[in-house]
This record gives sequence, structure tokens and C-alpha cells, in this order.
Amino acid sequence: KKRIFSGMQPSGVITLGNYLGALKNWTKLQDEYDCLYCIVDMHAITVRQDPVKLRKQAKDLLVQYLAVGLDPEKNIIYYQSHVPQHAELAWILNCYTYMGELNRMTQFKDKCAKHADNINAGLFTYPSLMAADILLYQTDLVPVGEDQRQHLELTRDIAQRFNGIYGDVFKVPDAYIGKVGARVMALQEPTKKMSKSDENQNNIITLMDDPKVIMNKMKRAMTDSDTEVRFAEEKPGISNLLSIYCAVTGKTIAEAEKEFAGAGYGTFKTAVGEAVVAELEPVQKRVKELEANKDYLDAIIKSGAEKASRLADRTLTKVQKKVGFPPRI
Ligand code: AQP
Repeated sequence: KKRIFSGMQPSGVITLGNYLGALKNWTKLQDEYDCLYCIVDMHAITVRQDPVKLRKQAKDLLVQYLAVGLDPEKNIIYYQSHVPQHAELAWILNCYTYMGELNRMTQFKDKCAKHADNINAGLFTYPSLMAADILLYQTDLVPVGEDQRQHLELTRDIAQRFNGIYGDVFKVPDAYIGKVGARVMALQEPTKKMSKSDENQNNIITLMDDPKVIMNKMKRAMTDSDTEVRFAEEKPGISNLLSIYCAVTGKTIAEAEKEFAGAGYGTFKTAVGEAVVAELEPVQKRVKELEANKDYLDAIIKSGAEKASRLADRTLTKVQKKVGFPPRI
């Protein structure tokens, strides 16, 4: 089986964007691939986090991974900070990554603009930690959104550079191009993506939002002065709602456009809201059940870290030897 690695930052409350763009698709990969799904808390601290909140968000994310249907028997599910090999390999890879390469990362530039008061070295070297995450497990495929493509390219460059010097140490990973997940945009600013760290709660729908809250946020979603439910570049609000509706119901855009021809925006928004509520209700129910089962969660946390660590050690030991570190006695 080919190996897949992916992760999500516990940097906020998981949104419908994270769900439709990533989580939902991950559940479809678990039978065909050997998957590792990491909760990348070490990446999350590149932006200032409140420790109490971070701990809670990491736990919530684990529960939500499970609640959407990721099976801990089939996948390795774990916290990045529990597997120190990530940090150890990241350090080594830092020494094989050029400043110029990191300087070119558009996400770094974006984050600098957003967090001008805290442009720390971790934010800059984020891509080498991400390379370590992936390369540690001899990953074949990485499901990435458009925004992560540049980082994956750099991972490949680092792997090839290292292999060029020391022989075949790392598998050079490819992007997983599956059925494309929906790119969900912010409800009130539909030209930017829905982000868990968005301060405007009306821009995002979270996995745990109450049905009433979801319906309300939908009602307030930005549309346009037209009346036609149609997917078009000049109609970003309606197009976003159409993509959400289709991602949730499995219908095509053409089918949805036909379904709401002449219906008016009010009816359409209600239908989208109801479809989202129906999709999230079982997930929310499962979250409640899992939260009541601390021992089960603890067992997953422990065994996930052990399994990941065992795999990671194989690569790390090889790398340490290649670069010339003395063997452990
Ligand atoms: N709006 C989105 N539509 C589709 N997919 C999305 N993803 C994120 N937002 C959308 C996908 O979710 C995963 C989460 O990756 P991440 O935790 O590393 O953070 P991110 O991409 O930076 O996500 P956010 O929600 O925007 O977090 P913050 O606000 O902390 O930056 C990825 O697979 C991503 O493609």
C-alpha cells in the first residue's frame, strides 16, 4: 500500500472549509492507503497561541478526526509534539535548506503581513518542519490544497538534494491529486478562503456549530444584487454556497443550478443551511459520544504516538548515520 501523510493545525475551531477541503476526503483514503494523520501542534505555535486554548483545540481536533470517520485501527492518528523525531529531522533538514528558498514561500510572506508583531524564526522555517513531517515516514503521497503546493515542492527539492549527497535516503513524495475537495470561501467575504483563525465568526461555519447558528450564518452570507442562483466568477457569494451545497449533497453544480432556478436567494440559502446541518449532525453526535470516553481517547493518543515514533525512528536513524553523527552506544 502507498503511504499518505497529512495534518491539520489545532490553530482554531475546525471549519466547514477544513472539513470539505480535507477531512471528508481523508476518510475516503483510509481503505486504499496506509495513512498517517497528524495534529500538527508544533506548526501551530509559529503563531502565538494561548496554551489552555491550544491544548483544548488539539484535543478537539483529535476527537473530530475520529468523529468524521477516521478509523484509528486503519490510520495512525497522533500529536506531532508526541513524536520528537519530527523536531530532530527538521533541524537536520534546516541545514540543507537555503534561506533563499524559504524567502520565496508565499505563505511566509502572507503570515508576515498578518502577524507583523511576531515574525519568528519558526514561521520562517515552517517548510522544513513540514518537509520533516512528510519525509520521516517515507511518504508516497501528500494530499495538498493549492496553498500548500509550494511547500510540497520545497519538500521534494530538499529530499532530492539530500539524496543527491547521501544516496537514496528519502522517498520523494508526490502530491495526491484526488477528487478535488471544495475550496470553501468566507461567508461574508467570499473572495477570501474560510479560515479557522478568522476573527469574524460570521465568516465561518464550524463543525460544532448549532443548527440554529448554521442557519443564521447562512442567512447572513453575502450574495449579490442579482437573483439568479448561478455559478459565476462575478457571483462569488452564490458560487461559494453552490460549491458547499454540492460538496455536501454530492450533486453537480448544473443539477443544483437547475434545482434552484427561479427559487430566489432566501430559499436557496435555507436549502444550503439544511444540507450542512444534515451533514454535520451525525458528526456532532459522535463528538459527544467520544468526549465521554476519555480512556478510549487516551489509548488512541498513546498508541498513535508509539506507532508513528517507531516508523519515524527508522528514517531518523538512517539520516543521523548518513550525516555523520556518532552511533549511540
Ligand atoms: N477554506 C478552505 N477550503 C478548503 N480546504 C481548506 N483547508 C483550509 N481551509 C480550507 C484545508 O484544511 C487543511 C487544514 O490545514 P491547516 O490546519 O494546516 O491550516 P490552513 O490551511 O492554514 O487552514 P485554516 O483553516 O486557514 O487555518 P489558519 O486560520 O490557522 O491558517 C488543509 O488541508 C487545507 O488545504
